[in-house]
Amino acid sequence: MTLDLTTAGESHGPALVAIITGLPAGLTVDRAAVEDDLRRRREGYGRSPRQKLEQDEVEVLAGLRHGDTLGTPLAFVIRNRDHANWAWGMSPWPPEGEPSGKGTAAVTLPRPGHADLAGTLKFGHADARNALERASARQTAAHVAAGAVAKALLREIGISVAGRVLEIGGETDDDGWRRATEAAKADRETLGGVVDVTADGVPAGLGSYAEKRDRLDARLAAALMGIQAVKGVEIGDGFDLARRRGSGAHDEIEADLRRSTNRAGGIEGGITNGEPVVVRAAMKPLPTLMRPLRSVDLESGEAGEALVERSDVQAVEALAVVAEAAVAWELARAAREKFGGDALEDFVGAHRAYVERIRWPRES
Ligand code: EPS
Repeated sequence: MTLDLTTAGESHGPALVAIITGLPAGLTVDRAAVEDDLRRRREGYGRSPRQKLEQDEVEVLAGLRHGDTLGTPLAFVIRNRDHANWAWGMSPWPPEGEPSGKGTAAVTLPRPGHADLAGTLKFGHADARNALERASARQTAAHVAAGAVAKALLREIGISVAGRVLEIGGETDDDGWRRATEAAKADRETLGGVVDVTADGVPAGLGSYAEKRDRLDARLAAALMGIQAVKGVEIGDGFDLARRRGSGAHDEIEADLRRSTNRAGGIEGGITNGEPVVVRAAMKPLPTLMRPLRSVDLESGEAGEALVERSDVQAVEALAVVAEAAVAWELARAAREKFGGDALEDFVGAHRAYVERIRWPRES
């Protein structure tokens, strides 16, 4: 038993689409909680005006009845309200009538840092829009909605997951973030940052050391690295551990099997050890600059300046929400693999029996 997610959808196409398989029956999905996470993803200073336009309403098409999962594939769409402005440019079928609205001219000046150039070369597109529309972080809205469902499942077994911002543009406090964002906007620049995600209530034993693909730290790293603009991931104290001696790098085991430190970020040997799971992700500055970088026109071969398109100054607060969803999703997958069950009761019961088995100290 595992949990899977497939998504589709272009940034300015008609909609984002998602199908989730592997949920047990009987899980209550709170519509307000899903929409709240989508709203959190849209908010934050430095976001583009696009985020005020989108309502990110989740329209469930299958797998849910009266708010409870049926144990069948759960399908939903999130319509792009901005598509109305791109109806000709992003029409799935050959457009009718004269070109109008946005996206009518081909994009031939790839942005350094975005998927424009590599995607265009790889797929043989004449218009980089055919690559950049799917590569866009707009897609993360579908992942955040799926993450909200994963969090509902995890809550049933006492696991909570929370992401937060640690740094924006090198600043470590709220005031600095606001000032750095405003200054970057005035300079027509962009910023990156660092977020962390903590999962509490995770029992020891999720993931495995058997193969690389089973290791939960490897899976979390892939889940975070798979988010647009993420260039670095750390588990626990990460790179800093490399600079310490062993005695200052590991977490000593107390009489109750708990640890007084959590340098490992709750994972040893690719398996959760009962401490909170703590991961960090670093985001590069966004590649769409209002002061464009040097590029080459792929049609004429002439030097030029990269595409300038409405974009965010920074989206680090959004990353905290997207990373939270990614970690929740991966933990929910690992929990489905370990505890299984067709009905939510089976899943919760298997978790309860397992936690009882590993309880410490053991009853004599
Ligand atoms: C968006 C992320 C960014 C925004 C996009 C919505 O996309 P990208 O990853 O391609 O830079 O630019 O919005 C627009 C393209 C726009 O028209 O404002 C997101 O996270 O929703």
